[in-house]
Amino acid sequence: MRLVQSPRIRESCFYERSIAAGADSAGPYNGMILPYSYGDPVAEHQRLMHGVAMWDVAAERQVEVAGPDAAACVQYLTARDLSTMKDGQGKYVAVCNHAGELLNDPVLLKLNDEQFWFSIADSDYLMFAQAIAGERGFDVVVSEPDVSPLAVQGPMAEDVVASMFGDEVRALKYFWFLEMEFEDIPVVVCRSGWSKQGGFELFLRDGSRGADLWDAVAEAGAPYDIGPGAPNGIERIESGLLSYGGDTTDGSNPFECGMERYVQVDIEPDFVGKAALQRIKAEGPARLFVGLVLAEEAIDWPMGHREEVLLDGRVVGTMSGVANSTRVGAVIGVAQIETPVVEAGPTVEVCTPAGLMSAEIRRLPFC
Ligand code: THG
Repeated sequence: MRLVQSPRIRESCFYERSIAAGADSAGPYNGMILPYSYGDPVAEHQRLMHGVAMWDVAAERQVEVAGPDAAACVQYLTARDLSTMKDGQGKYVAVCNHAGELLNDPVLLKLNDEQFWFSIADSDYLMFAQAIAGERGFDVVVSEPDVSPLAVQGPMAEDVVASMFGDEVRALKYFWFLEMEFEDIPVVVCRSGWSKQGGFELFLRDGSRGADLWDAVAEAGAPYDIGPGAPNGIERIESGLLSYGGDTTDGSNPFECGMERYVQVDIEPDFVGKAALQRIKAEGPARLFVGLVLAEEAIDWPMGHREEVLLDGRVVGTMSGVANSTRVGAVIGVAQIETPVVEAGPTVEVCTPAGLMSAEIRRLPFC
């Protein structure tokens, strides 16, 4: 059996280069192929912590909202107050359905009042945004632009990106961006990325230049020993970064996902899910996104499965990521657990492929 390439699963414009660089595992994400690893997850974690890594994250596809009503439409789609958002600024946002359930957790970039990009996690948000915009009569076009993010992450990322684009990128605050060119390659340079080690994402605006941009970053990064990587499963658990579709389950709302900071239910403008989110906030979330410390020396089963969390033999949640963390000095995980169990805490059990394990609930992030 082999996975057949077809138009149903799109290759990113960095795909050839990722393969050539040694990507040895990958998975589906937003109808594309997201490289997962280059064969040594622990070394990739070390590089991210101490050096610089480059990641193909073109599978974080863009949903562009453009036109005279773009700002109003984007606010109507988003559960976060966008009233102070400036041109050149990004924000991490929750977008929900009418029941207040999280549909995606994009990074939203405001290019100007009439052009926004939702940089989306793994769900079909384009169709939802199109339907809402059409039904509400907003004067916008909702479409997918030719934009592909390439992440440069780690403590040396700033030096690499500054050597390509100049020192002005050093002044960028978190999630702010500049529209720039490297030689003649058009790029939005944004201080962002799915790690807490610092870095940038280069949003390439011409898919025919994927190999050129990859090669330019590899060359600029060579003095810093840059290497390929992927969204890192160990670091993101240490940092408590949410994986939409990995950690969330059907019906998860932003208050259950550690996204309460990004939801303002009392803003003046209406938005999709507002009434439901007001109610959920008043009642309190049924589950919480928390950390677990497992009472084990190390685990050796593959990550990526969901394991049941138990209390007195009853299922009270799911653990959706686990890692041997040398930084924390423990086996750590992330889980969705019923709120009363979290409040009573701290000890639960996890039903793992290696048997039942005791675990303690911790607040996120670990680091
Ligand atoms: N890159 C791009 N788009 C994306 C992702 C990405 N869209 C989907 C998904 N990944 C979004 N997920 C996150 C989750 C957390 C953060 C960024 C993207 C993040 N969080 C910081 C934190 O938790 O400390 C800061 C958030 C804040 O306070 O505003 O950075 O990887 N292009």
